[in-house]
Amino acid sequence: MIKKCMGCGAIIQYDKPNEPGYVDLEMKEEAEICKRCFRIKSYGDYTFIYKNNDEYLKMLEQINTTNDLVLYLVDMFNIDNDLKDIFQHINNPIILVLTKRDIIPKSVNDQKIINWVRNLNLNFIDIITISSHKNYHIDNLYKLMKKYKTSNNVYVVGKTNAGKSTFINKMIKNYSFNKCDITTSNLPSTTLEQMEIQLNKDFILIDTPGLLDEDNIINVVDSMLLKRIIPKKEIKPRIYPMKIEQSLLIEDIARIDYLEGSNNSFVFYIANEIEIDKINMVTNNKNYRLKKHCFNLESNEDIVIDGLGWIKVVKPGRVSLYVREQVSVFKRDKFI
Ligand SMILES: Nc1nc2c(ncn2[C@@H]2O[C@H](COP(=O)(O)OP(=O)(O)OP(=O)(O)O)[C@@H](O)[C@H]2O)c(=O)[nH]1
Ligand SMILES: [Mg+2]
Repeated sequence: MIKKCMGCGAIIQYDKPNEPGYVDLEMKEEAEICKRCFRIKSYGDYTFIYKNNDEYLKMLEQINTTNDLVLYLVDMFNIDNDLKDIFQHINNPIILVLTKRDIIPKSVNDQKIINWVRNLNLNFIDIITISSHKNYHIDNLYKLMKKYKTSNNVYVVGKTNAGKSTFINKMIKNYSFNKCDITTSNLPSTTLEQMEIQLNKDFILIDTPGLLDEDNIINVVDSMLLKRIIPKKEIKPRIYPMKIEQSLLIEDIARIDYLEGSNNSFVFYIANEIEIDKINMVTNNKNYRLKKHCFNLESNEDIVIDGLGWIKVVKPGRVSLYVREQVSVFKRDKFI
């Protein structure tokens, strides 16, 4: 009989130590999780397994053959400019679940965040903010699931690291006698295969592997920096008054030059642990080896650096941003 790892969903196997689902043969009887999940859970020691994004698209094709409710989880600290793409793949009813509310300043009103998404005019049947870590709005989401369910099956989809498995673990804790504990980590592709979790008599939650966000900065930094880039606590916005020919250095990760415009303010929403220094643009050439992007900004626009966070520029102006080649950057109307 095929046995699946209860942590990541991979099929258990005993002969390929470097492939998903491996368990030492002597552990055959008692092991409920694979060696990789055991190491992540016990030591935070993570082995990267590359998941082809074609598999993610195939999975969406299969979900599209059902009319089951989908929860589309998006890390609100990492909203990319491709939110609408999910509708190209599935016609199911979709609730947009913005995760990790605890990272965004408490002073920001939830309705403001929801309105920002509503203004994009996408076809989500509902939108909610949650924090699985703080058990915030989990009950409200459960009520929405009851309201919109079309069968007992509810799919939980989204990019890697959106917080899908953490959310399901929280649901299990709140609504189930089931004791299973899915593996979670701050590195991509923790969940490897779909997993059906019988929550209670009303719901089967289906955890899924996420879409790898290839141009996210977390894919190109070392493990020490990675730990600091991913915010663990509420972000404290940092405000810098700016004049032209001033620059801001974000360690050796990025640089922003203020080229044209009146006296301005740049507000940083990035992890509190990451250092920012103001320098003279003309005399300091640090980080110029990074890839250059130019932006002409209207008032109150954000420059988003995928995975690092964003910078709100309050007044119109022209800036250059330097960041690692593989990382996507774009501008948007201010998020908060
Ligand atoms: N601050 C904060 N972090 C969270 C929250 N939910 C999840 N995380 C963190 O986000 C990271 C990714 O969580 P996972 O649940 O493994 O994400 P996933 O969507 O299942 O990722 P894949 O399995 O790779 O597709 C982990 O480090 C979690 O601790 C939350 O509510 N707040
Ligand atoms: Mg997962």
